[in-house]
Amino acid sequence: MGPNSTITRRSLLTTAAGAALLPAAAGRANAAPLATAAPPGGARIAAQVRAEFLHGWRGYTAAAWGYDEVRPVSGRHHDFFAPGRTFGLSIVEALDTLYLMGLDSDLAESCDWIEAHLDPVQDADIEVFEAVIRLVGGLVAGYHATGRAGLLTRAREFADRLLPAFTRSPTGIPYTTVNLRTGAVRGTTVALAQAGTSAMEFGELSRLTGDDRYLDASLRAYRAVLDRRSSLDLLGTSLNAETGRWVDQVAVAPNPPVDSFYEYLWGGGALLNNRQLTDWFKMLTGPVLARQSVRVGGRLWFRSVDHRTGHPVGPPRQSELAAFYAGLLGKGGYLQTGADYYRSWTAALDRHPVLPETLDYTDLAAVDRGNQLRPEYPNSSFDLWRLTGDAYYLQTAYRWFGAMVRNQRVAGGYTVSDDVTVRGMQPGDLTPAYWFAENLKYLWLMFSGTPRFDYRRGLLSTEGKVLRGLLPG
Ligand code: DMJ
Repeated sequence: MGPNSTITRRSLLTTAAGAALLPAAAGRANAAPLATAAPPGGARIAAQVRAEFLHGWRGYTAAAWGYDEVRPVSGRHHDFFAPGRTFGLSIVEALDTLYLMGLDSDLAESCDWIEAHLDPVQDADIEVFEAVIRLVGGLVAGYHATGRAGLLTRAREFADRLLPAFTRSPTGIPYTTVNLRTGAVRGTTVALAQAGTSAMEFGELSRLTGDDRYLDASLRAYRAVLDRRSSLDLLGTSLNAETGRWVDQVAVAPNPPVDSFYEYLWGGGALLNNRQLTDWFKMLTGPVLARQSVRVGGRLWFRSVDHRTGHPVGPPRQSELAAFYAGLLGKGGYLQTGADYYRSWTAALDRHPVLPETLDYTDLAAVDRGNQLRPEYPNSSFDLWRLTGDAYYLQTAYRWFGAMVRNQRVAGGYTVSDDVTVRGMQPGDLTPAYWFAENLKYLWLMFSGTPRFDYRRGLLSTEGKVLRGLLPG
């Protein structure tokens, strides 16, 4: 298919339903969405998006069903969490996307597989952060989509087996890995994203089960980190879970590995109506904007600084994962700044066929030349479109989609690329499981106007799971 040939630029340009209302949204924390319906002409694009999702999904189901991830070029599979162990990760990640796209028989088969085969007691050391956002979040979202009690039971079983990482820590900052069978914990150097990306999944699980242990463990970890902020209200990158000491002194927000820590202060605050998390988000975001933002050639980027002094450190680098921050800033009440940051990333997209994994933000050159099929740019397109109704975000998201289709589509689905700066982009051989959770879900929600999503109240996790706002239909 040729996305650029079928889109009519005019149809999008004339859909700026909320553009005139932009100033009303600016500056409002937890601003209500303005875009709540599909744009004119959206149905045709939504059909393309759904077809491309299905192309990737069929690639996975044909070559790697029941395994974590597909290698779409070789037709092999990849174990994401531990060698020789499978969690059917792509199945779990896809659940609410299948629901939103109306792929109901695929959804039913996926739930059947989970109930029959997904084993939460495997003898495997599991990365806690990944298991929370992908497995617990995926199962909770799948439960919301289907009402199948078996999914909630599995989510709880996983969460129970992840809890020792939190409860055995003297500081409350979770160890990075836990053995699902034995409960043995490992990994004392903990990045902020690993310490604080659980409030949404654990909070929702506590609400659904009436068991406060999950949310309590999550909030204890946040408190432990917040207690260690500098006098400038900045945070370093990693802490020692046992001593609580900073392992480094560098504030790298919004880059990984701290990115979703900030995302969950806002997201946890919004989902759980937790004032403390929202206040922390505001308290920490002000200093990030004041001390880390830089303008280069009129574009907004974020530099790393020493969290104790605010002095810049390190080279001018920005990870593609940081592109999510544009949307987060918008949702958090910094709409103009978020819009500016989004335009910076759009300028990077002008320079490359698809975004490289790491940029030198002074000249937009690729530093890490790979592309991991990441969803952060369209995640921000979706967030900012919902907030503003501005057709610019539809256009740029669709351009991003077209670039992915042109450059990363293979017969067996979609693949990461090894070098975006060379002709042909050196295809890799992996469809990351998050591709089924995030990339095309954002596009689908923007263009389909599906009645299965509550555009006013819906809330998505860092992994694109709809934890609030799935509607029957
Ligand atoms: C996803 O697993 C999540 O969005 C996570 O928070 C960081 N980004 C990856 C995909 O790039």
